[in-house]
Amino acid sequence: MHILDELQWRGSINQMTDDEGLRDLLDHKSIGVYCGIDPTGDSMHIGHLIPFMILKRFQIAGCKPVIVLGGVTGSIGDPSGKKAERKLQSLDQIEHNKESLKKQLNKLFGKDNFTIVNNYDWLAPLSMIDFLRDYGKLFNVNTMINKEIVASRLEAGISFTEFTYQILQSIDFLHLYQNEDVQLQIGGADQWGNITAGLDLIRRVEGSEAKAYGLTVPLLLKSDGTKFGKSEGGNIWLNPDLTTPYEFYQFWINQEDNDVIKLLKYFTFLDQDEINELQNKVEKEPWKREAQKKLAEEVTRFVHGDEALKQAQKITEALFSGNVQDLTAEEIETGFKEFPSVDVSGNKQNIIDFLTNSGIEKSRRQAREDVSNGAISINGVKEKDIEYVINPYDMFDGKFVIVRRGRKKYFLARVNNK
Ligand code: 545
Repeated sequence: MHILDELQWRGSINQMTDDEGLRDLLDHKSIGVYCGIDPTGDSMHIGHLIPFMILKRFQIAGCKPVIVLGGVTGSIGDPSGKKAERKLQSLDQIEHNKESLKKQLNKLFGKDNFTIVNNYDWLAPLSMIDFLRDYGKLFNVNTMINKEIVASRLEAGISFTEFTYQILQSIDFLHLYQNEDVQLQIGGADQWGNITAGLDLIRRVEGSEAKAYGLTVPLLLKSDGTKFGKSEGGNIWLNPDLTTPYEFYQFWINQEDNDVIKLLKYFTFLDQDEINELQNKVEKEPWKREAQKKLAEEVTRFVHGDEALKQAQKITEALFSGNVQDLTAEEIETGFKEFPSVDVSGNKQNIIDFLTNSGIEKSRRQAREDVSNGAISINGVKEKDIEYVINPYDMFDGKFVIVRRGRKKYFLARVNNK
């Protein structure tokens, strides 16, 4: 299937310039395809990932992805989609962010047929006089003001610095067109104004026949109309220190039937047949949640690798079955974040004392009832004996005791080492 048809089928095209021209170009050669990212933070979240997934698809189709890390643009601030002027970041912060983003991107794209460049290399040496004479002259203030990015900010006010942003991104596109064989820029829907500004510049400099194109990806919404990519705890980050691979996996596996097929198209490399089959399964046997499992598996492997995926699956499975015995202390720390935790002393204790002293059970009567009924498991083993003695140092490096009440309610008891 032609890559543009594939993107269409995946629902990944919001706007593009000259579909036919680009199609024809792609039929004849492998081009460079670019997307930029400003180091305004030190990790991407899954919202940022979307245009990079498209870039990855182009890489698989034989084109070369070029990513611009905005050493200069990041220090200015893109006004796109922002209601207010940005606070300038320190240059040290930008440097730190740049390095972490670089690591994340290298992991996604590998070494072959891929480059990351920094627009500091060509924008920083530009003198103000050159900037004004070579580029400023080619931009019409009326056109710039009418772009949605600027227009939406006119009332609240926009600084000259942010107003100039689109010129800088345009110079990047021209630079890559001239030096890296880049003929297509991709971005989220908010980037349309910047991308088309770049195309105008290329045509002004290289002539109206220049073969350069732009494509934006739609803003992703959930079936209930809310923005995709956040959980109750906030953004879903790619950095495993901010969102653990287990939490990441859980985010995907918990998607609704109404959204899961769309997400498989967006975030996985499964082909049309595989996704159609999963769609069938959502319709015929939704309780199996096979589409969600596959989605979680594919995306977690792509972002965090095989080992992290296995660990996330192991924790998920242990929590589901109740067989928590095989988890390591570290796995428990990650897997139990969402459950209530209580502090307990390291002393050996009778199970009823343990449950009431820790506050897991409200009363001794309730505790005795639950234990006798077989509703309580300690460290994965059902305990029906109300005389049972718990040794908190028994398992998990002496750090935790895991209590399960009924099928679903878990408590993490943290053992006090004092
Ligand atoms: C800079 C120089 C270029 C071309 C593009 C740029 C960046 C672009 C921009 N992009 C956004 C961004 O967010 C900060 C991420 C912090 C980790 O501002 N002007 O850098 C987002 N982008 C991905 C998508 C986006 C966009 O990285 O395009 O739409 C989010 O989905 O907002 O020469």
